Amino acid sequence: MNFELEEKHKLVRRSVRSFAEKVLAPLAPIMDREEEFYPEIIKEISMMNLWGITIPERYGGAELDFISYLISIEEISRICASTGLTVSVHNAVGALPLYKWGNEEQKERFLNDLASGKKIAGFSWTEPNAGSDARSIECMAEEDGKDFVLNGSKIFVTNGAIASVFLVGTRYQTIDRQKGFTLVIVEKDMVGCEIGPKENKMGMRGNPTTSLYFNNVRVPKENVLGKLQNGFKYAMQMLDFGRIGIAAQALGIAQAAYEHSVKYSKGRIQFNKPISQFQGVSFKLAEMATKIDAARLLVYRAGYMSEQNKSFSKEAAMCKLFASKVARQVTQEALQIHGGYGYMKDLPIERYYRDAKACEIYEGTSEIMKLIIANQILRGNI
Ligand code: COS
Repeated sequence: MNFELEEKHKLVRRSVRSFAEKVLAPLAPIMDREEEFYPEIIKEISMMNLWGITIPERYGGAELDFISYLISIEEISRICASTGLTVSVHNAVGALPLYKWGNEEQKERFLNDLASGKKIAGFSWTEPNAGSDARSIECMAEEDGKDFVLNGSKIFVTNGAIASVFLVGTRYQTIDRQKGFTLVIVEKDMVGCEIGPKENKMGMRGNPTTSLYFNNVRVPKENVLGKLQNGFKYAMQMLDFGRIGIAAQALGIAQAAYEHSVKYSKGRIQFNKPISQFQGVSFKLAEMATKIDAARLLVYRAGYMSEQNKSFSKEAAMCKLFASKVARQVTQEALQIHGGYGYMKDLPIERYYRDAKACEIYEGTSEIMKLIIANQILRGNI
């Protein structure tokens, strides 16, 4: 067993860290304040070749492994969690499923554009009445000649305002909870497809989340992703990959809050000494460091397993459950260490705190993560 990152992973960390510190750091507070995604980020991320991190080079991707993807998300999120989310969703539940289950024609049609950042991807399953209960989606895909006709609406679509390719969860002909789930590729300029206004969110404000409405949208049958009526399993597998990315994002946020806390507590003098010399503070730092380390091990373990062609649903759920909780706790403690300064918008601490909370909610709440872990254990995967 080797706990050291390989040289190639260290290189990814160094280069993404330096990119994030130079390019994203000045934009992160502005995007948060103005609740605006900065389009130039798309080009900058393209220059780093991070839109198709695990996609093979023949489709324009970087052809790196999943651990490299996780390190990239962690490093981007350490500086700008909103951008980490944009890149994570585009890669793990956009480009990757197209590569895994798309046919050659679909790969040729979409992957180059996605891997180059010419087009941004979104995944759209959640609906007003279908959140944790993923089987209760109602968006209909009815067959009509060479097309499916889509009707329904989706909410909380990450990347909604910037994506032009959406993987959409639909019901093929029926709303029977046991069958019919089908993933279709919808392009934003298809007639009848409307993108709703941006949501006003507590955190992750630099990622534009919207609704998506389908009013008799004719989607050609060749846009079905993978097998018809196999969409539920695809969605669950996509979320397994996606959740490790969210955990990496939580890790990046926690790391940032922790680093700020160490620095601040060494420089802040109260009662004639740095506050780091009070156990009330230094013990907090010790807890933070330990939790972050444990979360990182879980994240990399899940990433490693995903590459071994083994089932990794339990490990993905565990790392998301744990890392998102750690991010919430660490950012909360960081705010406490920074006192009044932490509560002010001049420092990034309160942004980390708001951003961290989202990780316990999207791509499956912490309660759903526990359900998945418990189901696996009780089925014998102890
Ligand atoms: N990989 C592959 N297949 C999976 C799977 C996975 N990770 N998870 C479940 N499946 C399969 C099961 O094997 C089962 O197959 P069979 O019907 O052939 O037996 C099928 O999918 C149904 O599984 P299950 O009965 O566990 O599904 P449930 O309806 O009980 O739902 C949960 C399970 C709660 C885990 C699911 O609804 C879920 O993940 N909810 C959260 C949704 C979410 O994360 N939403 C936010 C973002 S989406 S934009």
